[in-house]
Amino acid sequence: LNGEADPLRDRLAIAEKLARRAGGKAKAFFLNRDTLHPELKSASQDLVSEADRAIEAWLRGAIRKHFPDDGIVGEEEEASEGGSGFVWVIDPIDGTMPFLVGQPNWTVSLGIAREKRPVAGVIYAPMLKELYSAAEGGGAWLNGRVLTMNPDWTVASTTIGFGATQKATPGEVGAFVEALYREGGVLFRVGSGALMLAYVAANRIAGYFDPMLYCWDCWAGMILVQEAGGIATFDGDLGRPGPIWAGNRHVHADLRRLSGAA
Ligand code: 2AM
Ligand code: CA
Ligand code: CA
Ligand code: CA
Repeated sequence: LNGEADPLRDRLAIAEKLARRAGGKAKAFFLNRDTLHPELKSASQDLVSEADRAIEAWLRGAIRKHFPDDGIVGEEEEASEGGSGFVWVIDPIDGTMPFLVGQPNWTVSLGIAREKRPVAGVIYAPMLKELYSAAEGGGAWLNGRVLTMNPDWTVASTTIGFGATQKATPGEVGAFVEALYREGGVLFRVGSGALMLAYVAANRIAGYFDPMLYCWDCWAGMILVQEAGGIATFDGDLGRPGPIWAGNRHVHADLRRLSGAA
């Protein structure tokens, strides 16, 4: 009866190992990105390449080997169900556009959900040599250092991450930027939503808003922010994209108000 003493810790340890190995494989593609054949998905800046597909396929195989009863939801393949109550929510390369043009700010993002709620996550940025990890009740960590968010920051204390893709309307982008700058805020953006959430947890940006993300973009990062003492809320779920807001309690509330959600 004591076979699995702590099933979540077990999975977090494996997730860290798999994120590093997947990141190493992705880095090999990145260093040879001129040989890739990116294809268009929904819009001119929405791309997928052999690298995204190969890393997701490898991750799915490795997760299945360790935890055959876990479900897997990922960006590039159909969801697969499991009976364990745990679901891996994976993005093999978060930041395909930066990856393809040679920016270092792309990540492997592995979220772990229990009964459809995110409970652990690992975000690995191979070119930055940074591994972020967190599990409910266990704190948020960057390369073995604990992360604690500044509780006093406001939207004007340092820059605010804003991740709108081409799916956002020009009107909603304009309205948010105008509202933010009226309160002394300044924009920050990298092409990985997972990395922007990790930056919130690490006090590198004061908060983050994106009008439309998928669970695989943000579930790992949400746990990081929460375990670092902040708040992250997502108006989507496992099957449906939605907006996300993250920051300390003041910044989180202000970003919701500035985005018209309040
Ligand atoms: P991706 O690189 O895995 O696709 C940037 O704001 C964030 O949005 C990233 O997490 C990126 O993930 C995602 N993204 C990029 N293009 C997108 C699109 N067309 N629709 C939805 N999300 C997208
Ligand atoms: Ca994509
Ligand atoms: Ca993504
Ligand atoms: Ca992706």
